[in-house]
Amino acid sequence: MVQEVKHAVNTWKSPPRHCKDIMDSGDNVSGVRQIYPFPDRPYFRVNAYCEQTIDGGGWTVVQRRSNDSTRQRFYRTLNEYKLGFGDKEGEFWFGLVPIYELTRTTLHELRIDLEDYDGARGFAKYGYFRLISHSSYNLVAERYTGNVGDALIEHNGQPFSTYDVDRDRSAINCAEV
Ligand SMILES: [Ca+2]
Repeated sequence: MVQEVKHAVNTWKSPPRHCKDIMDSGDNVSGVRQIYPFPDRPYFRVNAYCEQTIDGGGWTVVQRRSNDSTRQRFYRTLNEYKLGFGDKEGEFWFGLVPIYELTRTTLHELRIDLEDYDGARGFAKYGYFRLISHSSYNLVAERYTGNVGDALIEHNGQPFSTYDVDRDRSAINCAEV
């Protein structure tokens, strides 16, 4: 036990910032893990779902919507979207604050996997993903590849909108609609 702890301490020189660090440390099983995504607060941890099988693994899941019996409500305020909500084993949104912190210091890809009610699957992958601005959380999703089309292209560079804080360039409150 002591040997194992020593080994873990020696091989984990710094706490894992994201699920790629978790995978690189030897844990390649998908599930909820503790990560430390805040560069300025290195010991502040959050629970994240690590997806370690799809497309080589190392994915920190930022949102899951599924057909679970327990559904989450996604019609929420900006504060809720900042902090994150839901169940990491089921439906959830990770949170704008941790996503911003994760993507502001290291390079990240974004992968979106979709499945329709008939079981047809597709994906969109962005070679460059980050949120800019810790107040408006503008999306950067560029270098698209995939087979479902680049549906984020019109949102690239745009601030994050919720029904209570409408910041997009559309004249209507899209998040409310
Ligand atoms: Ca609007």
